[in-house]
Amino acid sequence: MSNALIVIDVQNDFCPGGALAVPEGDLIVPGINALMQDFDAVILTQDWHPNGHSSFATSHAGKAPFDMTEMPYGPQVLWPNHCVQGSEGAAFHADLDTTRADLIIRKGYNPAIDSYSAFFENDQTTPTGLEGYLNTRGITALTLVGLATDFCVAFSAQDAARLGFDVTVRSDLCRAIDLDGSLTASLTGMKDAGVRIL
Ligand code: VGL
Ligand code: ZN
Repeated sequence: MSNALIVIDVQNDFCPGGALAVPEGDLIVPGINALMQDFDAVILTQDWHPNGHSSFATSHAGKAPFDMTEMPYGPQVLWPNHCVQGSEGAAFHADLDTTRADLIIRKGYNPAIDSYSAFFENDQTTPTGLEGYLNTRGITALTLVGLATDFCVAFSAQDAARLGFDVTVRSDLCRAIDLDGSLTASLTGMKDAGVRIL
């Protein structure tokens, strides 16, 4: 059995000073770097949106960041413009050790569908390919860290558990956005899905 560390979206826009800054998002970087040596594989994810992405409030007349909208696939939070492909905001935090990464998986590139999870887009059916990669490498246990606890980490962890992986979230190496109780809801959702939270 082999295990992978999945580092979710440790990008400039999710760190203090970024477009969708997560409080203390930068503080987890040294701990994540130190953890990498304990795993057979290290995988980084990168939120990677085209200009004018449908998850941006600026793409919806009369909407402001953090408003809700209804997409064909269900309710969707509208975000400030963030992690635009090729921008400095989409780059990994400068101190994140990217040399150790076996795979960098990008998500959110489909203009019409957001993608919080590293496994499926927000329609919950379009795969990113990560499941196949892990399966073909014989990886069965996953530890997740990164940003943000209540969105991309939680969606990824729940999908992974549903797909049958043994999933641990190191909550000390995650930080949350916490919109309207989303942190508490995400912790409950992860526990119900069988995710181990440390
Ligand atoms: C994320 C909101 C929008 C995340 C990504 O990485 O948690 N949150 N895009
Ligand atoms: Zn995004």
